[in-house]
Amino acid sequence: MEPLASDLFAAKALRFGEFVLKSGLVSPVYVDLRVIVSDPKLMNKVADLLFQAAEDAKLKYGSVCGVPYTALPLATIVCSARQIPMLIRRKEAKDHGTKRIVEGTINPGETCLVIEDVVTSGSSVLETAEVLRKEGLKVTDAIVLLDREQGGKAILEKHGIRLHSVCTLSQILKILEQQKKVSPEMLARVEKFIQDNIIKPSEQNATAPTKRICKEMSFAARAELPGIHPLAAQLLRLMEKKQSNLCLSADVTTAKELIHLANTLGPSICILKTHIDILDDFSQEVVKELRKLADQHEFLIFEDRKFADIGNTVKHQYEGGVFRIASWSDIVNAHAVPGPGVVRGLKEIGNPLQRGCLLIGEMSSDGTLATGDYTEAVVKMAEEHTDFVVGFISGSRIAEKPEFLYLTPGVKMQAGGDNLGQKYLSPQEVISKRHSDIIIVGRGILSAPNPLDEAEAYRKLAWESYMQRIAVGVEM
Ligand code: 5BU
Repeated sequence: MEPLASDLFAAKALRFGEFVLKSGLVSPVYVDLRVIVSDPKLMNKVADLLFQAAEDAKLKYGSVCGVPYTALPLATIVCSARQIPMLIRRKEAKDHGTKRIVEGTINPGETCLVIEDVVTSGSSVLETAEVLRKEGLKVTDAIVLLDREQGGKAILEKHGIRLHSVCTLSQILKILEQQKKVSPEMLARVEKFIQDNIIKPSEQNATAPTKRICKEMSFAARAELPGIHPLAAQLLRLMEKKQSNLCLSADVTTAKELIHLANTLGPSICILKTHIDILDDFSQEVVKELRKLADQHEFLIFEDRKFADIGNTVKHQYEGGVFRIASWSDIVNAHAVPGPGVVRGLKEIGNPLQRGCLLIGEMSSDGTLATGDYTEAVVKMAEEHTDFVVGFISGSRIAEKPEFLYLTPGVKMQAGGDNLGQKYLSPQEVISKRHSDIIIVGRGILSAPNPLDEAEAYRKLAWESYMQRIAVGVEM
């Protein structure tokens, strides 16, 4: 098992530090076996070990099915090398009603062996098993490479599935500690984390995802993360200081209104978002004044320019023209649709000025195309440019990294939308349930009889939702 532990560590399939999982749970270890697909030797080794585990357990089966997605190529290797028929379970069948949910030849009554890369609560294995069982197959055993020992084995047993693991997280950890790749302190932290997060079969509800309450990092703690972008740290600190996770979308058309808003609402907000090109009377004087107010009331300026061109063009759009955005806006945003060149172009201008960029991962508008695989690709692009990208415009927390910020537009106390496709969610929904960090509010505040009172009401609601998230934790 020693070589496997070193191989997984070298491939960065196991990482140690502080990771906020999508659920909000703060974990000292991050297991991501997806990375091994780029290491063919390791893939073959892992597939062999999985097959060997089935042999050792003397299992008899007619076909093999990998839990999508990481275990899919592993099942392919096992089946190809050992001449075993394979079945593929589709994950996205719901979106394509007419497609089959299991591909391959199904022989009802036959036993299908489920293969998985890592098991925590066992819910993914169970989901796949239930799908196979509905097709008339028997599922009695599952083979997993790494058991995180957080209750998955017991839960699966309750559902009639024996879990056979090649190794457990604590075995791997002990080896890594002996190899001096992990400190004794980290070993103790991870062991405690495993103990504290064991899911009991009674807490597990059939195939539904496990729901538990988990700890969440505060804005102040995130500001101190070692790899954080200085602008993100500055923003998180001022949010904590002002107790505000409210961004005002100052969608007004005159300089006077803009300056008035910045001056009166400045103390209540952490960011003032502009669409500078909708001003009828733009001048450099306006942004000079805006900058002064931003420094005085301690908020950041975010020009919602949504750059979406090739790197060379966005460079000019960001730096020059009438608006000279880079000279006064702390944050800008960009669509990822042109590819990474858009970020590289903006970065050339923004980095020397210590600016930051948000990538648009999701939009609030009805029928948006920024969903699913596109959103995932945006997250990947952000992760490759953390020296400039500080977070996302998204409807929820779309990535794992606590260093990123998540800003959500389309927020109003009254649900609904406008007649041009805008869709609204409440501040509580966005912050407490979707684990976003900052609400972006425009008309919800601007159309109120007293925008200052309304901004305060939004600030308090969003902040209380965040405080509740911290105090109670988040459901995973
Ligand atoms: P509203 O008045 O709260 O609906 O204004 C929302 C603002 O956020 C407005 O300036 C939009 O341009 C901006 N926005 C959005 O509404 N949805 C999105 O997905 C993105 C930006 Br990206």
